[in-house]
Amino acid sequence: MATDNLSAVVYAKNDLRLENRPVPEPGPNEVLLRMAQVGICGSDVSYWTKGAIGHFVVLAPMVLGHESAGVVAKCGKNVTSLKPGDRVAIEPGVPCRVCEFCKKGRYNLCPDVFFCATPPDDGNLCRYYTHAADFCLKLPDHVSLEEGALLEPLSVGVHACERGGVTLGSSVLVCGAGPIGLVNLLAAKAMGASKVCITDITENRLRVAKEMGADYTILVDTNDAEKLAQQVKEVMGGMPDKTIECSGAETSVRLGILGTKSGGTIVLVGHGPDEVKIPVVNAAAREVDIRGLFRYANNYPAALDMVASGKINVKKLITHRFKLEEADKAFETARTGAGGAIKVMISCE
Ligand code: 572
Ligand code: ZN
Repeated sequence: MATDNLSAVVYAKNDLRLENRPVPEPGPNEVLLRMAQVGICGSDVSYWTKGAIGHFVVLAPMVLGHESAGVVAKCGKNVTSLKPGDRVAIEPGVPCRVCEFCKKGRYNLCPDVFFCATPPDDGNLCRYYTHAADFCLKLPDHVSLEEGALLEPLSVGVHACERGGVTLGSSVLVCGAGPIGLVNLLAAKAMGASKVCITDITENRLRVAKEMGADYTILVDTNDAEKLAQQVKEVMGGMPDKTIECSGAETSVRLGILGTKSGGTIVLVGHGPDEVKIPVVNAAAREVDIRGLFRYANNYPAALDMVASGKINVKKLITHRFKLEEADKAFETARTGAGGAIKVMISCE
């Protein structure tokens, strides 16, 4: 067994280091994983560049990474579901299992969740990492470890579309064509949406969205949400039934309310300012439901099936690949979006 465990550790704002840590031992219900692929998420970049997201502050060194897949190296003594050599996607949030939310199956709302790379919990952008065996999903042979890592953001899209009630024939507006907007586009199409329109403030992202199956795109060049809602209606040939808001921008949240058909739903996926001005009476009087979203729960299996069956191609999200030793270059690429970066993937093998 190797003794080196090179790990990408954020110490504080703008202080990312590669350091060697001990190889951990799996607990009785855990597996030791040889990490394979880890995608960089916007939150990893924020912990690096800002040292915090909201109230979650990097107060002690923390290993980054939560979009990941690896290979089982060793099983804890109670583990029967996996064996050494199994390739798995890692669901990064392990809840307490006993609180009222866990018992209802809404374990994403558990207040005592361990979540990779959310302070103070270490992530898995490293060579070796231990994780609860029942939050590791075995991958079929034909699903790659890169695809396994991408089940994490894809699960956000699947959960958002479920929260929005996206179903056969839905017309859907997705606001924001970053990685999370794009996984929502993929999930919405796979879940039966007949038309998806996607918005963004950059042409390049809209071009990618179009290549990934968007039926319509709108370049946002104004803060006038009413004007944008009118534009959406014209482009889509009617107001969308559902809006999945992935930018967090005030204009976009306002667009999502004003632009959604009466009786429809807007799901708030993106996080922007803590408080925004919204046309609440418009939403109330037209029965436009405003729904929140927090990560995902029970969505990994469906996300995997969609990828394994070929209904969703997540590989198109990956624009850049780096080795763990090149973590600084990988993070810089993710931060700047240089070269049209969408999903930057790091190989830890
Ligand atoms: O892939 C899951 C994920 N969730 C994010 C961000 C990035 N990736 N969320 C937004 C930030 N919140 S949080 O509650 N927090 C920092 C823990 O503000 C979590 C969900
Ligand atoms: Zn993430």
